[in-house]
Amino acid sequence: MKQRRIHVINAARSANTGPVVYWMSRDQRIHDNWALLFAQKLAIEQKVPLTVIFCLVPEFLSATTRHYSFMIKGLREVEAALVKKNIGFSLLIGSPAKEVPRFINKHRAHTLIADFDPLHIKKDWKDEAVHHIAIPFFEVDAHNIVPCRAASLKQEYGAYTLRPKINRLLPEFLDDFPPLKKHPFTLSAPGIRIDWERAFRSLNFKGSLGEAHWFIPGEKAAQNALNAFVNSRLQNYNDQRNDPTIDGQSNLSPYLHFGQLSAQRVALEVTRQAGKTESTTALIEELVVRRELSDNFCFYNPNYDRFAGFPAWARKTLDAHRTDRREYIYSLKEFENAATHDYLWNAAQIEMTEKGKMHGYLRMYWAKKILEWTETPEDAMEIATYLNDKYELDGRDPNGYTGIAWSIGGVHDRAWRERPVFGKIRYMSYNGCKSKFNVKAYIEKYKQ
Ligand code: FAD
Ligand code: FO1
Repeated sequence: MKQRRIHVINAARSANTGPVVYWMSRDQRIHDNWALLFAQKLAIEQKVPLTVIFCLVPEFLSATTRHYSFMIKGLREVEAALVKKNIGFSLLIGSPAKEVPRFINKHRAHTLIADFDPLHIKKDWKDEAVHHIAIPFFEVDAHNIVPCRAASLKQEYGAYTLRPKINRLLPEFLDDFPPLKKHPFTLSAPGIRIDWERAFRSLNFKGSLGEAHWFIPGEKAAQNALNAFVNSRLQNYNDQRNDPTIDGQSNLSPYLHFGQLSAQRVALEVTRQAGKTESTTALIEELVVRRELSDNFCFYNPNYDRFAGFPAWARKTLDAHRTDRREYIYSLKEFENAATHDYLWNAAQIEMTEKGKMHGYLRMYWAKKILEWTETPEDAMEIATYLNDKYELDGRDPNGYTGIAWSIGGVHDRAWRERPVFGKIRYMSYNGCKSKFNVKAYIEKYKQ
C-alpha cells in the first residue's frame, strides 16, 4: 500500500477494541479497492474485525430511480461478496454527518477509513462527521491511479501540464492489487439483515426514469464489460471512438463512476492484453490523464460547477459578449424535451434521456449549443449541469462538471478566434460534425 494514497483526516490514537470501519462511498467494489485493502491491513495488525458501511442519502444531486437502482443492485452484490470474506456490511440511511458518527460510536470502532472524492458534497460530509468522531480517520484515494494529492498540489492549466506529472509517477502507482483476504477476526454481533426494498422506498428521487437496460449493474458485469471491450473493441478504439454512429467507446463510465470497476484495473488489463498501440495510448490518455485532470479541477477549484470557476480569459470574453443577440433562446423544458431547431442536438438529447449515456463526442457539441441558445453563460451552466446530472448514468461526477466547464467556460482549453456569444471560447458547428461523421445516420437512430 503506497503511503501517498493515504491522507490523515484525524490522527487521534485509538484504544477501542471494536472493528475497523471502511465508509464506502465512491468506490463501490470489493476487488481492487485500496481503501478496503488498507482497512483490512489495519484490522489484521490490530487483530480486530472489519466492517464496511454505506450511507444511503435520500437525494444525491439530481439522481433519479435510474441511478439509485443501478447503484443499489451493485451494493447488494458488494454485501454478498463481503459476507463470504467474513467482512461485515451495514447500510445506513440518512445524513452521513449524523449516521456515520452514530455507527462508529455505537460499535466502538477502532479506526475509520473513507475513500477519496473531490466533490464539495463529499468534502462537506467528512468535514461535518469528523467533529463527532474521536478515533483515527483516514481517507484513501482508491479512485485515481496516481492519487489526486500526489499528482499535483494545485489546479493544473490543462492536460499538457498534468500529463508529465502523471507519467513520471505512473511506474510508482500503476502496480497490481493484492487480493482481499478472508478476514481472520469475526464481528461479535452479526450485522442486521438489510431491507433493501425499504431502503429504496426511503429515497426521494428527483424524478423517476426508466432503467438503463443497456448496462447491467455490479462488479461482475463491470469486469465482463471490461473483458468484452479489451477483447473485441479496443483495437479499433482510436479510429472509432469519436464516431457517434459506431459503438466505439468502452462504455465503462457508469461502472467507473459508481466505483464498480477500478480505473487502475482497466489500465492494467489494457496494457497487459494489448501492449502499446495507438488505441491503448488513446485510451490511457482519456482514462488516466483526462479523468485525473477532472479530479484535479474539482479538488482544487471550489467553483468547478459555476461561471466563477472559469479561467480569467474566459470570464472576460464571455462578459464582453453578454449583450450579443442570441439567434435562438430555449428554456430548460425545451432543451429537456429535445425541442430545438437542431435535429442533431435533439438526437443527442434523446440518446441521453433514453439510453442514459450520450456519446462522448456529442457531449461537447451538446453543451456548447446550450451556451449558444441561452441568455447567459450562468443559465447555460445551470441547464447543462441539471440535464447531465439527471439523465447521464455516469453523471454527478467530476468528469461531468469538468466536461461542462471545458465546453462552456474554456477550462483546460485555449482561446480561439473570436465570434458572437462565444467570444474566444472554442466553437463547434453542425457542419463541423458533418465533416466528422454521418450526422444523418445518427439523427435517424435517435429521432423522436
Ligand atoms: P471512453 O472513450 O471509452 O473513455 C474511457 C474512460 O476515460 C471514461 O469512462 C472516462 O472515465 C474517461 N474519459 C473519457 N473521456 C473523458 C473526458 N473527456 N474527461 C474525463 N474523463 C474522460 N464523463 C463522465 O464520466 N460523467 C459525466 O457526467 C460526463 N459528462 C460530460 C459532459 C460534457 C459536456 C463533456 C464534454 C464530457 C463529459 N464526460 C463525462 C466525459 C466523457 O464524455 C465521458 O467520460 C465518456 O464519454 C464516457 O464514455 P466511455 O466510458 O464509453 O468513454
Ligand atoms: N454516495 C453515497 O455515499 N451515498 C449515496 O447515497 C449516494 C447516492 C448516489 C446516487 C447517484 C450517484 O450518481 C452517486 C451517488 N453517490 C452516493 C456518490 C457516488 O458514489 C460517487 O461517489 C460520486 O457521485 C462521484 O464522485
